[in-house]
Amino acid sequence: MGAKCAAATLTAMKDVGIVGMPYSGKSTLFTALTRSGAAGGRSNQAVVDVPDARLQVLAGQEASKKVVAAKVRFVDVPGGLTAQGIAEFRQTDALCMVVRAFGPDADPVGELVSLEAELVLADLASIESGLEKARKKAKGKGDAKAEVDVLERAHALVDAEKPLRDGDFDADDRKILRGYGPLTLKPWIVVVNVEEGGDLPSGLPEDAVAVSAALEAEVAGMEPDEAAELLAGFGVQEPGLDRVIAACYRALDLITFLTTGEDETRAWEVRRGAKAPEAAGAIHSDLERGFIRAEVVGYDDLVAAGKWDNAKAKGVLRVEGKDYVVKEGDVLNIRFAV
Ligand SMILES: Nc1nc2c(ncn2[C@@H]2O[C@H](COP(=O)(O)OP(=O)(O)OP(=O)(O)O)[C@@H](O)[C@H]2O)c(=O)[nH]1
Ligand SMILES: [Mg+2]
Repeated sequence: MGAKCAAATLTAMKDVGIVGMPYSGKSTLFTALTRSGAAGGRSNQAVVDVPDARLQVLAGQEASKKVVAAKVRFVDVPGGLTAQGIAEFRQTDALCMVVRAFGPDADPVGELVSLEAELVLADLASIESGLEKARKKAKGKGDAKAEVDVLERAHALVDAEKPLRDGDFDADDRKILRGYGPLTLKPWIVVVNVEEGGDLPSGLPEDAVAVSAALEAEVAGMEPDEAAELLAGFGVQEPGLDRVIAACYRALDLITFLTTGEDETRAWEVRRGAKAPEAAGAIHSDLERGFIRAEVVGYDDLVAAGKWDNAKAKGVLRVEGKDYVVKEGDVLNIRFAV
């Protein structure tokens, strides 16, 4: 009995839309991502592994036959913020904004400002039409009034050319707003597409990630040694792609918990703040329904113990119940009965 016995199901993978002006290098970045991962069902989707050095360590300790990383899906749409692009981006969970910092006429700061302005305009349009409908519906009805209230506050923001993320919306407000696919409420990361070996230009957010998409696309299909050599030639220490994927994962506010055993060592993503049964449900719905308890050990403690059975023998495994909030790096074994 335990996580190891359950057949793994596909978890609800998160989508990241690649947003940018024409020729900023979105498709080049996407190509790099595709080469590093598997195609994601449709030609403009790439499912990529979230890099996680802990997986190999645990797999080594438990002599796992298989290693499975957490995954994120990227979506590329041609030609900038077209109507089709906006419609697709509304469905995503986060936005990866690509700005061009290569070429003689590069203006990455200006490009980011314009992009955000376009996203705000798109939100203004959808919230305006939503507000009109909600006002009609609200005549004499209490519950629709809440919707009007939230939409009015949202409208005031985007009308003043501010992104919705600047607003003060609680969980209920956000639930209402999400019905309108608001682009400026989504978490985002900024990727600055620099000249090979270039640094992050000034004036951009501190947590922006500088990569050369062209260089990344070139090295993504290579053997690690070869790739490292080519990157080193440009003074690049680590593949930028890993930093892009990791930044998107962080922006999505996901945490990773791990399972490990002889069959496989695996990283799973779950919402920050999720309790043990919800985490169990990310593995398989049976594990959530039949959840009894979870055996938990932090990654560092497990590595210090050397092996799951040692951790158990040394008493560093904890037994946690339904109310336990899962932490980043927890290694779990779910006890369940169906
Ligand atoms: N020097 C250099 N050129 C790049 C880099 N990234 C992309 N390019 C070039 O810029 C051009 C546009 O790149 P794409 O990736 O097609 O741009 P895009 O954002 O997908 O463009 P649209 O789909 O038309 O919106 C291509 O000729 C690329 O080869 C880079 O990092 N350095
Ligand atoms: Mg393109």
